[in-house]
Amino acid sequence: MRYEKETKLLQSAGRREFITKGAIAAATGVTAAMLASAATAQEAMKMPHAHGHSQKPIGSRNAKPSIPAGTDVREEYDGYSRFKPGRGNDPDSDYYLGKLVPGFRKTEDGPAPFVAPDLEKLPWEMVNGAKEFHLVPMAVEREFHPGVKMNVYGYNGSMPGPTIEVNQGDRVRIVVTNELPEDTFVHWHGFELPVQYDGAATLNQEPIKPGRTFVYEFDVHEEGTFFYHSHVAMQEAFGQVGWFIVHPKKVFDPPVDRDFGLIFQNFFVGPNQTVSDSWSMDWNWHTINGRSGPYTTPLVCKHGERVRVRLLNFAPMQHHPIHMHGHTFWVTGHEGARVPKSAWIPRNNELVGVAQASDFEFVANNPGDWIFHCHMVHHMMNHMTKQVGPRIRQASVDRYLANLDNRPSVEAAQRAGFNTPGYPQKMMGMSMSEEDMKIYWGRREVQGMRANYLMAVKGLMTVMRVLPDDLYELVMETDQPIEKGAVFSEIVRRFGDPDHYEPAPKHEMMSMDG
Ligand SMILES: [Cu+2]
Repeated sequence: MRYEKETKLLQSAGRREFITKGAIAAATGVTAAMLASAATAQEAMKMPHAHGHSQKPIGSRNAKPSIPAGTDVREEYDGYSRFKPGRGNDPDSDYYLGKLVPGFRKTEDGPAPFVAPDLEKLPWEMVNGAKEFHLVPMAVEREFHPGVKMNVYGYNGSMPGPTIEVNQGDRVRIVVTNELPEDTFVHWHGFELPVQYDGAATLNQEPIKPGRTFVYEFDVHEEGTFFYHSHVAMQEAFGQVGWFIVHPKKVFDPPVDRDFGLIFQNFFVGPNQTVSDSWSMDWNWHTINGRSGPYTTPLVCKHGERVRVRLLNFAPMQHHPIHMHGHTFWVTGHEGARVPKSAWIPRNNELVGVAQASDFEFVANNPGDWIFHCHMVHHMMNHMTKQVGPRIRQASVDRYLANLDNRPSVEAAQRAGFNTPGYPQKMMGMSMSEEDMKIYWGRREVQGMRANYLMAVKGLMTVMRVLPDDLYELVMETDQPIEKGAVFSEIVRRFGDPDHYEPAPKHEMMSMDG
């Protein structure tokens, strides 16, 4: 009876043939056998892999974290350890999830240097009592990926522009010379400054004409995470933004060991185009500090350090729910100012709205390579992936254009899998040349990561690498060649479950065709 009823129902849902098969199997008692074979497959997956064990351990086996002498750093704070994944303590404790666990760096040493991967700092000179910077708005070619050069606007040859970094109390003079073929204005976002220097288009200054110079000068009495940008909306959408970091007179407490900055942006660049379309309502290219994952440069820190990441969402239209794996972070500041400690929020995911900045802080208590990314699915990939589905044009564009009268046909269903509605959703056909691979792998920051890491980091994604001291030194402070996957499997060996770890194949990209 039941069998007949189910079959009837399933027949009416003709599109779902794959369910039919499973349901009939269930009704006829094949399930047990299927489950049994699935169990066998799982057993097989859990078998230790010979190649996993053949890899020689790297680094020094008995490496201990190097805690600078004279630093008052306890390993345990009310049951919270900076060297082990956090445990839920009393939420009223100062050390709840590492809330007030300080870095190794002493406050007397001043603020940790600000690092925005893949961006330069704007140099300055002391002139008549002010730090004088020279900023040049201009058209910029920016390599989102190796060889993928996009035409956008930026400053001083860079998009985003170079970072301006000063101390609270400094007087700054920013000499802006417009090399764009059109008017521009520069707005100093968040600063309380004399009104004629605010840069709001024509409300408080004349346009800076092409080839002309305008001088902004003001005292910086605030501290925190600021930025500058063009005050012409479409120029903003075209990329014109940069960091303006102001270190506080008194170092933020608890002090951090690392201070990273990431600017998230979105662009629309059509197929076979290099010119961004600032009018688009749709966005297909996503950059962090002007590069798309996996070309984004990982943030690398040492196990046990306290880390700050300042994150600016400078997307034209879209918000970013920012997620970091393996750690609980505290939101300790916004673009407005430092948030009082009592109001710090522990999070796994923080929504950062357009033109907002958030400061994330955490204790790097969990070694490994952890993805740090926007959680919107369309922001987790780029146009670089030839997405998907049966309607994709198979012929090359050149062939297509050469035969306008007889265009190569659209091939509808090349494989049986296309009978599944919506298949495939997994991205396919990401191609990288040998030369590209060399560029991706040529960076120190990625040494020893899993061989297939490039497949995992796309669009608005980067990696937070938490490395024990000896591996940090190996990766960041030597020129030694490090085998792909070596650092990762060493971390699994020390902190994970090495018997059940399967390294990625080193000489082929993970197959996406399944
Ligand atoms: Cu996003």
